[in-house]
Amino acid sequence: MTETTPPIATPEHTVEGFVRQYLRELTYTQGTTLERASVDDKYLALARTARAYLMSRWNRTVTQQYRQPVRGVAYLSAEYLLGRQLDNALIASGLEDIAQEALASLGLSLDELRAAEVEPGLGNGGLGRLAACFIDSLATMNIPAIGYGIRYEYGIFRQTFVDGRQVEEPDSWLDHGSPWEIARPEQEVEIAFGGHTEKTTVNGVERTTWTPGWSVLAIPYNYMVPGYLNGRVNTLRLWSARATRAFDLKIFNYGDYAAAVRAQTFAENITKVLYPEDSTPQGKELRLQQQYFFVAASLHDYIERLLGEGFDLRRLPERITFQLNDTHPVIAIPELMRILVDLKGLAWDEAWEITRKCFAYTCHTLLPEALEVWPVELMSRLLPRHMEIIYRINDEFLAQVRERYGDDEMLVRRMSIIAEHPERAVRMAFLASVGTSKINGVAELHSQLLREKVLTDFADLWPEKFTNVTNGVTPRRFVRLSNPGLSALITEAIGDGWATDLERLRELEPLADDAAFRAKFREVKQANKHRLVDLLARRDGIVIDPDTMLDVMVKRLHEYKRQMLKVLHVVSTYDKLRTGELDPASAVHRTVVFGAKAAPGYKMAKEIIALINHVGARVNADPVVSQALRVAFPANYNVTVAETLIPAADLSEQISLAGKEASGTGNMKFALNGALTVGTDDGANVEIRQLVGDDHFFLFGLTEPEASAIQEAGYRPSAHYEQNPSLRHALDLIASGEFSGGDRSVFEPIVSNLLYEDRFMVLADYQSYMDAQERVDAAYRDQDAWSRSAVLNVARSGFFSSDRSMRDYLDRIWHVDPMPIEG
Ligand code: B1N
Repeated sequence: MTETTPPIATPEHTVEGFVRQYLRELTYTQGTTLERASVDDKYLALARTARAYLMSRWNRTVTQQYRQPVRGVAYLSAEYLLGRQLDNALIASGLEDIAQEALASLGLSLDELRAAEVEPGLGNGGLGRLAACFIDSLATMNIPAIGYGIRYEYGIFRQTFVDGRQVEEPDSWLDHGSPWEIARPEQEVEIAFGGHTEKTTVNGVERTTWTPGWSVLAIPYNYMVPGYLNGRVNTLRLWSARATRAFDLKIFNYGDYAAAVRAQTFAENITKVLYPEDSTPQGKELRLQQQYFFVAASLHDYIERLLGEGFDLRRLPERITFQLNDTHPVIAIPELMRILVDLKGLAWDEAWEITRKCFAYTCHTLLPEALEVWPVELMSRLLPRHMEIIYRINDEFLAQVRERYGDDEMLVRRMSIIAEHPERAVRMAFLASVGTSKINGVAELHSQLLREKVLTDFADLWPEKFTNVTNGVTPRRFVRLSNPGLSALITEAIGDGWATDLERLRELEPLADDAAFRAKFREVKQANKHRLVDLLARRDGIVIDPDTMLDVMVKRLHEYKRQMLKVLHVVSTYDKLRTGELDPASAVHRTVVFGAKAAPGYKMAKEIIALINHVGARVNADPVVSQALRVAFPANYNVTVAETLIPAADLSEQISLAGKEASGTGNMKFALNGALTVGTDDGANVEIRQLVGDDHFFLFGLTEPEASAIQEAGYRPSAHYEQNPSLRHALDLIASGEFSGGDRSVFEPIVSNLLYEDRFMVLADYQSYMDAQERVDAAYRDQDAWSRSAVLNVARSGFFSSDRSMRDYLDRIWHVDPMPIEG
């Protein structure tokens, strides 16, 4: 592609330049004046101003990529939990100070305007946030990369509490429009579903044609993904569903206007809403439609662009790796086969070779209920041709298994992509294992368990396919942007450069022994606590005391994450304070902060939310207890809240049952911001503890082998209740109605579940957790030693940068070279 557009100058990188561009946006785009503008107008003009600074870099990135066709990576993810865009755009283009000054000169406050941005919550939790961190790192590391996903009209629901119970409200984040997206309706792609297939023989070659039953249009919306101060702006391309014109015209011509509108609504339903299940997908037809919709649009988009270059698809693996973010985009494997075999006429074997080489799969779970399966009945109805392709992939794969292991029918049944019970269904993780060239877990322990417990037979057959890439988080958003105080302190101590080379935080290590540095570090933490105090007061009307230990547990609500264990600690402490076993005056004063959304259909999780709120209300209302212990549970925890909460935390709660949390990424954010962790030997906690050292991490609980052994021998949770008086008191107190206005029935299901089932071994780990919390209290009393540990946590957590994760993906899976942007 040759450039014909004359270069348009980027607005000048000065306060005057910024003011000029800002007034231009306010006047010509918002169509208003400073005097008349609403806060929304002012924010939108500011967002567009930041965007203007990035725009020519974006164009330059795209142009250079067309000019130098090089190997790249396409990240396929059903979720991107981006968080607010404005601050990130300003930081990436070095405009923070300029913007602040420019706005001040106009009598505007940057703080007020940034608060007007609604965050795009297009993800559930860790998996979606990880995708957002990864594309940030790829842009910052100059990697030719594109993210593909879904532009949900409604993101993750807004959580409110009514009588302490979760109530969900729709997240209509697009109500005021989004200044960060650019629609490209002319690049629409038609996506087909349903119908039937036919076999024909052309010149002696058998071909299959698919006659779909219906189709929808996929409209791309582009988002900027700015690299940090490097002139590169990558693209995130999210697809939105529209009705085809043929569809509604046909009905319209029959004069049935209402039916035409219904048809349109039906089509647009596909990208209407994000499924709010984290780790436990529900197997709904619309979800499979979403998955195929975005994957088919993305593959088509990428491949058509290559064909436009005159590219030979036989060389596809030399150009691209499609990284599959969990099983959600795995339908891409049969889709690429369909493109190569049915549409481009390649032989099956050749197409299969290409396909396997083009894909890599990241698994994010170990929970059996989280492994996606699609009923054959549904797959055949919605995607009949893909179902046939999956059958053939499976036949050839099982032939290979028989060849290697002989006729071991048990093994063949175990490894089959098609499960037979309880109904015939496609096991998407197996399809991913067969149809890719690399499979990775997301932390060392997780990758090990993946090989040993979940994909064992596949790891035996193809050991070289398996690898690990430990997750990471972007230091731009989760340190630079969210913790300006700490960032300034770090830069003062070791100079800049750490935000793109996070291992340099090691240089802080000697400063842990420097009393003056520790004092400054404590000042920063204290200032961050005050920022949190202000936020919670303003946002939730919650009052917290910044002079207490901030003990934070924020993550999706799931039984395996064990918010219940934290509740039991709170209840036991309440009990001890009330009975005088603990003296409120001399106890370490804590504020326990929870943040958690439950999947709307997950009953037990919602009961636990109600319990937290009811226990919190009781604790906070007790005049004695509340001197030493308070509970805060702000509703609707999201990325924006995390950005203020995490930098203020003293203690990070990472207390899942060992072997259940694949990695965790919140754990990394807390350590990087100088919180100490109380945690089990699970997920990336293992690596955090190894790096920061046992003396600066509060380890407790069963190990994974211990937990497995107890389960195998027959776990009896009530034995712990019978033998442990403190645990018994806590559970009895909950059962007594103490936290439910005397009504014993309210929390009975929680208590009996713990006593008689306790799948995640809360009771087994109770005492060990209580002991760890005593060690926490003792450590916190020595503030100097505590800050020393906190500084060492920061200094030793550089490994958890998502830049390092990207380097690992590049070395182990993608083999893509950086391409810096010139000019
Ligand atoms: O992915 C994160 C990990 O850090 C967490 O440990 C892990 O729990 C999380 C279905 C999921 N695994 N599976 C999901 C999300 C949505 C959905 O519909 C499954 N999320 C994780 C990043 O690796």
